[in-house]
Amino acid sequence: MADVSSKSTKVTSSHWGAFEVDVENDRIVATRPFSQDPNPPRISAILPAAVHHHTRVTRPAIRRGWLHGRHREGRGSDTFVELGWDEALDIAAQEIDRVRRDHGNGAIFGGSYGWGSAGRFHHAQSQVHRFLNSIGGYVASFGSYSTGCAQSIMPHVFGVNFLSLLYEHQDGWQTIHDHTKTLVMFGGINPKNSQVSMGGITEHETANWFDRFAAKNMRCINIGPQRTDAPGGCEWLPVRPGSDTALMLALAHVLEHEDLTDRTFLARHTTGFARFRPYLMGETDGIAKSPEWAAPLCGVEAGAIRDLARRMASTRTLITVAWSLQRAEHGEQPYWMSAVLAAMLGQIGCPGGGVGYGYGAIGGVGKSLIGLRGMTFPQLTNPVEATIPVARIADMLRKPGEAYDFNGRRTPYPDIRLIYWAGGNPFHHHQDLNALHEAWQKPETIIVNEPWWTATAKRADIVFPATTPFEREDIGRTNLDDYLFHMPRLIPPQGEARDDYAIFADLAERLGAGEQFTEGKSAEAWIAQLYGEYRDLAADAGVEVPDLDTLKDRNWMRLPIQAKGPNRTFFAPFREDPEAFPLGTPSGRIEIFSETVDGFGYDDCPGHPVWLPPSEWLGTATGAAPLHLVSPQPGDKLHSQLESALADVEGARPETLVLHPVDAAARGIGTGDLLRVFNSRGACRARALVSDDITPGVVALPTGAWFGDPGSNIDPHGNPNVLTLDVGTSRLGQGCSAHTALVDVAKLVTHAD
Ligand SMILES: Nc1nc2c(c(=O)[nH]1)N[C@H]1C(S)=C(S)[C@@H](COP(=O)(O)OP(=O)(O)OC[C@H]3O[C@@H](n4cnc5c(=O)[nH]c(N)nc54)[C@H](O)[C@@H]3O)O[C@H]1N2
Ligand SMILES: Nc1nc2c(c(=O)[nH]1)N[C@H]1C(S)=C(S)[C@@H](COP(=O)(O)OP(=O)(O)OC[C@H]3O[C@@H](n4cnc5c(=O)[nH]c(N)nc54)[C@H](O)[C@@H]3O)O[C@H]1N2
Ligand SMILES: [Mo]
Repeated sequence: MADVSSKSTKVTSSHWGAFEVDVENDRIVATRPFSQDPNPPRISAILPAAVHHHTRVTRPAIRRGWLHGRHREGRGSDTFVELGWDEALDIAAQEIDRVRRDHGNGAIFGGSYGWGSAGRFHHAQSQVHRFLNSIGGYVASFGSYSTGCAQSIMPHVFGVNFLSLLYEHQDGWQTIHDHTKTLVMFGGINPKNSQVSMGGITEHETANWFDRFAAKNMRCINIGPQRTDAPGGCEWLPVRPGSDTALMLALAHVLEHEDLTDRTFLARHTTGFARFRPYLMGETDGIAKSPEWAAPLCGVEAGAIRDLARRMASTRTLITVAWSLQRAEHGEQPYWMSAVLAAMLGQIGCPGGGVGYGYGAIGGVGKSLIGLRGMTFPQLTNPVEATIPVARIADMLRKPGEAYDFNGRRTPYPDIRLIYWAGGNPFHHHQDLNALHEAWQKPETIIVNEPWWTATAKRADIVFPATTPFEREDIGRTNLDDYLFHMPRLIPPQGEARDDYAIFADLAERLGAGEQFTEGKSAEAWIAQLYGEYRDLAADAGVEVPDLDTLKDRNWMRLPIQAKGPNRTFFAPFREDPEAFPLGTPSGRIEIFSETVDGFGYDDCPGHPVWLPPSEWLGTATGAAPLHLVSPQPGDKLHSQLESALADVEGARPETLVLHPVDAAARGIGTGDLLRVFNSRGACRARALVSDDITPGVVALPTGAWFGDPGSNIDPHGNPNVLTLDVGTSRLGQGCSAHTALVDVAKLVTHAD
């Protein structure tokens, strides 16, 4: 018999990198590492099972209670009724129309935070934003869960947009390799996290750089609660989570006490040291921020702090700070203080010296590329002015009309009646999920586009099945990577899934905005147009990019955009001539004291960095909640994505919690034991991994296990966000405080636990 099966192999891109995909009879059957990637991530291996998983949303679905009577009760517990596309779209469009007529577009929340799709046209957030703008606007969100707090505080300190600092001005790996002698990594630099980068990352190079650093005998010191936050071969200085500011202050105290401060740099390039110094030396509050003061707070011996400070002052030192440090209550402080410490060392603007943020957070940080823009789907303009800091969503839902502070501004929370989410999973990403579940009951309607029945889809009223990137054509291109991909449609849409673009085009049509949304173009026509525009811009920058048909044939290409020579960061000219190249701060200098921040009058973020202990950390540990929970990114997936299939792997769920042998012994816990992790906010299961790679008193449970259904007093899969604290980092940053939480752990003994 003739073989009628169809087989093909193509390369595609994702947020965690490129990979080869084998397709057979319209099914993804296998993935393989991409040939150009020196350290391919293991994430893609689970993809075939996830894409075809039984948890895919296959048809439009409306929650029974909402369909029959618009009842809000039942989100998360109700069953769904499947409908045909036309009927479901009619119902959704009528409801959106009702809300905008009765309450205005300011009652629609479309922030829709999340990491859906690396492809640039079908990027779900851009799609939902454009759609909502085409029908009159929506309440947007500002910042990110990743770096929201830093995005608020750092412009006050360095006078530059934080994201542009990260991606355009920090030293690249080559410069660090060539110049840095001491790499001081607060929160480590973890190749596990740099597997991922928004929009894609092709050559995963972090681990190789560390091999080269080791070959040069660079001292790489990981300061944080977990040894595993940095590659093997790095030194580890264990610290208690949330205490980094105290440690940095003590390092600064040593510099000042031993006359190692670079006074020339402070005088020419900074402002406000005179206002900060009395606090540092204890003249204002009677407490010198000495190593002896910091030692019991951070759990590092005073002698080790002194040695480190001297080493930092006597060698070319780069301080790096993980984003995790600002994803915690008072996260502004370690960020600002790291800049002050670097300023006191006087190496800011020297190659391989100063301070940098997020080198291990995502793979794009540290790549030296010429600034060639990516490709974006235009979102139109939003007539609604109200926005919220992204992590304040539950507060917004709980407190409509109530005023809140944010970076010097005081505004009321909008009164939200309808939420539209596409491309994110708030019941993965938000803190204190049991409280979010309560707040989520308030809006009249929740609409979600999702490929999978996530905890968020299950808590929606209307769910539209969305395609995954593998079911549609797109372009993979980001300014953080030097590869360009044609992402072919590999398989047909699963079930009745449609592209977000098609869903929004149909809704816009029903709402009289079809033309505004689509401009009469098909998805294919948009991709051709956006690619053409990108190609023209590239040509202007002297980079030749093939036409779309050629790219389709080639599937991928490496772009010749690697920067030659050392980075000229904007700190370098500023260092040479601060008058000619001032920073964007009010003083034109690095602000050790900020009149602006001081003027806000916030006691949780005063005019210079200070030690403000978080409300939950080992310093406030109680018998009921004696352990500090950190909840890092998962190594085997991107957030909650691909969880559907990972959860099927024998023994994979509940998720693994790392704890120290001392804490394990005190509770009679051994590796492999099933655990109950709990505090006053909630409880989840976990599987124990006993290891001395973690600081005593600290436990680590990665994010991303799917949040369970309501009604259970314990989350079965191990989602740390049932335990985390939902407070803003401060009134200034209002970022999320995910790494701030005290918990206890016990062995699960009975089935009822
Ligand atoms: N405790 C704790 N919590 C945290 C963090 C932490 O460190 N600790 N980190 C935070 C951070 S930094 C982040 S960035 C967030 C991440 O949080 P999210 O970005 O919300 O997490 P994802 O799981 O990536 O959610 C993306 C969703 O989009 C869906 N999706 C994928 N492609 C498409 C598409 O084409 N169309 C549509 N409509 N949907 C699609 C996926 O199925 C998935 O449900 O989590 C935050 N939460
Ligand atoms: N594989 C994979 N990689 C990812 C992601 C993913 O989902 N999967 N998500 C990506 C995203 S969206 C982001 S924003 C980045 C986030 O990148 P990061 O913010 O760097 O990552 P985290 O994993 O939250 O935290 C890193 C480590 O910080 C340590 N830490 C926690 N609190 C403290 C503290 O108070 N002090 C110190 N010194 N250390 C502390 C923890 O031990 C933790 O393992 O990761 C990205 N990379
Ligand atoms: Mo993030």
